[in-house]
Amino acid sequence: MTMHEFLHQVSAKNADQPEFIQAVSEVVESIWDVYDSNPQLKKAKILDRIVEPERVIIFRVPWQTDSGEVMVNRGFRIEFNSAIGPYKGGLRFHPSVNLGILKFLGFEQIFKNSLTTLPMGGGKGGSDFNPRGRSDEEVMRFCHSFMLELFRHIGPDTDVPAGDIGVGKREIGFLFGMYRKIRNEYTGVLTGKGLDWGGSLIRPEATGFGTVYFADEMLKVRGDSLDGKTVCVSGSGNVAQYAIQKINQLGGKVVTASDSDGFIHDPDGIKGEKWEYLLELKNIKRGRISEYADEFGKKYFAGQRPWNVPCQVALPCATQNEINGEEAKTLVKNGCFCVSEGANMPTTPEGVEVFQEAKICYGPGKAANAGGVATSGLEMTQNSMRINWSREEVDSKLHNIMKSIHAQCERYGKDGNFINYVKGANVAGFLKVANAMLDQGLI
Ligand code: NDP
Ligand code: 2IT
Repeated sequence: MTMHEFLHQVSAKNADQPEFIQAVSEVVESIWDVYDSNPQLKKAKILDRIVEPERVIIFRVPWQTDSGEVMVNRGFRIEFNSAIGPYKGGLRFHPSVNLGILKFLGFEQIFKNSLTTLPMGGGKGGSDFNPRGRSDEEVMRFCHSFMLELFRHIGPDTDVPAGDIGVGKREIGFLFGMYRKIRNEYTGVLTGKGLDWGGSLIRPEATGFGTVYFADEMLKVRGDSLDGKTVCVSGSGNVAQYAIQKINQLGGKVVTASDSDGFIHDPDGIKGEKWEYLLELKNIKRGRISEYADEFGKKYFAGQRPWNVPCQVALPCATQNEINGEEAKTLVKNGCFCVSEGANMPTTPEGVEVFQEAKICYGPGKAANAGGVATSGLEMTQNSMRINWSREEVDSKLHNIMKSIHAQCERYGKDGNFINYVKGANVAGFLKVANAMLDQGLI
């Protein structure tokens, strides 16, 4: 079978799942040469097996609003691949959530988790529940109802969910509380827990910090650094917040942040009390990014993304397909030479092509944002050992993991002076899982 025949088959079988087809195409295009030249992998039909989730769970989530109205949402957990460890990956609560989006995220997670060097399989889940505008009590009732079904499918050695879009410490708390009550056990079944009840230091910061550590590694290869660089960030949630903090610590200046309604431009940099305001605005007040512009007298661009603001470094930290081909061209034209993806698959295939052709440093999400799940892995270890590592210990392990991911990308993606991080990440992530599947026979 040729690569095109294989991809055609995947597309035909999953015709209603464009994001999943996009994610599979990118991986398969990168690894095809390696796969095609390995008779063992082909005979075992590893690719046919790896694109099929081991298990998909879809369930009803009924709950009540504060006024007593009955609501029904759909819950999902995709247990995609457990060849190298228990299923591991976040939960996303967002109205756009559907099977195809969670399958793309679960598929990406397989290779990302493999790159972390830790023993974690790939999974993802979530719901089309929209937390926006809901009271804490409504969110609690939803989370409790969600866990009343999910609990029977997960466990610290089976499947360990965490946060993603719309799921942070508050939601993990409600989910954990219900799991603990029903199971009558206190285990590391979820990561991203509060620091007082089993969470790991640095987990909140980990994805954003890791994305910036990865950018720093890519720049180092070119003898450059983040010091003095102008940086565009999208999003203003968990990943964006700590990416901004780490850029500030390394001497860069972040001039944009966004949410789904628009972006703000702060030419002086989102730092100091302005950064603290952003965290309070988004995490406690749960307000809109436009309020930052009002508060500090900055420009707000409703309904737009930040990619036409000139920068040297871009960190997309909001959602999938948020940089298209035209926006990628604009970034490159304006002098951007480093893109490190905090979000999952934020660049469209056309955008990726623009970055690759321009030979800029382009770190795809499964490498650049793996620090979040890696630190979740460190949280699992601490929970199992019933110990807590210090901030410095966890941060230094995270930093080393990001360096190791960079080294794996370099090993499999080096092409003369250029490092193709897409190829490097996909081949390195794939080979470990594929070899584990071979070793374990036809499962
Ligand atoms: P949050 O919910 O904390 O923040 C999400 C941010 O992105 C918000 O600013 C949100 O704006 C914006 N956003 C969400 N959906 C859209 C959309 N459809 N269009 C435009 N903007 C949107 O999520 P995280 O920061 O945790 O996640 C951000 C990205 O990082 C996601 O792609 C996630 O998969 C990825 N990621 C997260 C990890 C983690 O540890 N949390 C780990 C690895 C990757 P609004 O408030 O208006 O919705
Ligand atoms: O996309 C991701 O890697 C996450 N949302 C984090 C998953 C995790 O298990 O920490």
